Amino acid sequence: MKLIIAIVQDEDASRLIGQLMNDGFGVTKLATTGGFLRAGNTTLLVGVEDDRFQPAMDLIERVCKSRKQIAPSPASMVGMPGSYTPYPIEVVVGGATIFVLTVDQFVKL
Ligand code: 2BA
Repeated sequence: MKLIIAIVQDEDASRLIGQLMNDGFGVTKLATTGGFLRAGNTTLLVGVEDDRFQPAMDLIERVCKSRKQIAPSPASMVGMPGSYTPYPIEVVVGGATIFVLTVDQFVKL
């Protein structure tokens, strides 16, 4: 069994959860915040049997889109003595950032 930890954009989260549930996957949603943009994103925990791993990954890839976002200068640099004028930068976020863990045990009590 695998645990998929998928960090996705809020805009994609509800559709992705709906489609995962429709296909019979169990999903837990966490409201999270990206360290760089300091903006909200969504982390999904999806536990899947090995033979359902690829279909779950394919679904995530289909639903999650990459988008450009304008980010302010990194907060750590703003307001430092002698610092430059802050300028916005463009970053490409997503589709999804995914970690895959092998599950030792899956227990429901
Ligand atoms: P954030 O940390 O808010 O990052 C949003 C986007 O900003 C990133 O998109 C990337 O395009 C850009 N970015 C991040 N750090 C940067 C840096 N030091 N310099 C320049 N640009 C930078 P994604 O790579 O698609 O990441 C989306 C979200 O996934 C991240 O939001 C974070 O919440 C999570 N994430 C990404 N990589 C991670 C990692 N190695 N470990 C844990 N979470 C991660």
